[in-house]
Amino acid sequence: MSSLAFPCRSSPLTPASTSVTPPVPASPCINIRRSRQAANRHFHRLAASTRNSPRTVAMAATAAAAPVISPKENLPPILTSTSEPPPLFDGTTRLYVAYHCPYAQRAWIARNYKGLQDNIKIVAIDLADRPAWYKEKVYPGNKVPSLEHNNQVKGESLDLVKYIDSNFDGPALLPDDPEKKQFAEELLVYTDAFSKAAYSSITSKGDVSEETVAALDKIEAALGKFTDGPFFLGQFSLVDIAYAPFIERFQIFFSGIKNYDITKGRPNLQKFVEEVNKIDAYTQTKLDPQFLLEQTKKRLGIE
Ligand SMILES: N[C@@H](CCC(=O)N[C@@H](CS)C(=O)NCC(=O)O)C(=O)O
Repeated sequence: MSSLAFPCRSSPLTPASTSVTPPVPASPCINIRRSRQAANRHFHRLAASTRNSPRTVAMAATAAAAPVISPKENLPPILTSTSEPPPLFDGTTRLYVAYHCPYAQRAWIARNYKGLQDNIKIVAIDLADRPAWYKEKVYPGNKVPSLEHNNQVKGESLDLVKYIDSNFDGPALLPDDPEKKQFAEELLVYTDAFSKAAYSSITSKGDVSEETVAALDKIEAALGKFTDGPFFLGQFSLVDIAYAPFIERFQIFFSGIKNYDITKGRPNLQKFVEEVNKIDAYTQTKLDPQFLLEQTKKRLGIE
């Protein structure tokens, strides 16, 4: 499926001998630079605070239109190089993620939206201190996300979203309309080019580039194609799942780093952001925007 536009790199926590520290940070994935204990602490604080916040309750109430409204999950701790593997290939279906990874977030949203919280167990990996067994025994590609299902492990986020849609119960993530299906394929093919075009302005000095503006305008136009709803295909679909984690990050980064509001003058994008944030399956996968911004600024050397 999609080629990698911006591979996540090893973090500086990786031992020096194996560490690849890019001269220019080149990924929307955030490498958690703090100690793993700190990262774990951060995530659990975040999970606990969102679990109990009035905002979560309000969100659940406004998300009544979404087919699946799941209660906030108790998310598992992040596994590191010293953690034992789960009992692999015991019949349990497992989605391996890193909580901060936008690619993993796609598969995680799909799993939540289809109401598969009891069928697909989340396993969180510390990419900066990755357990050796993950590459050796689970996924030779050594990236997240991957899905352990029926004694096989598959990877690639867009493939996984489709796989989860086709192989599990729950609301369909693609409409039947052939025109919409065709448009979905075009938009899925464009995801990597979109993030590359948008991300190039984050990593470079100066104004937001014409290339970035054109990419955002293309998204704005795409969101206007079908008028039976605020999403790419009108109603919520796997295309929204593919883009939401990246639009989320670009909104945060452009605002916090370039003082540029990606939704200004783009009413369709503005509406998309508003509406996707009413979908519990998505909001449950979001991290604290401030945390994402801080990590990215550090990575870019911006104080
Ligand atoms: N094309 C892959 C990209 C996945 C990816 O790059 N994941 C990053 C984390 S955001 C990763 O696992 N990086 C680890 C590495 O590159 O070693 C997908 O769509 O699933």
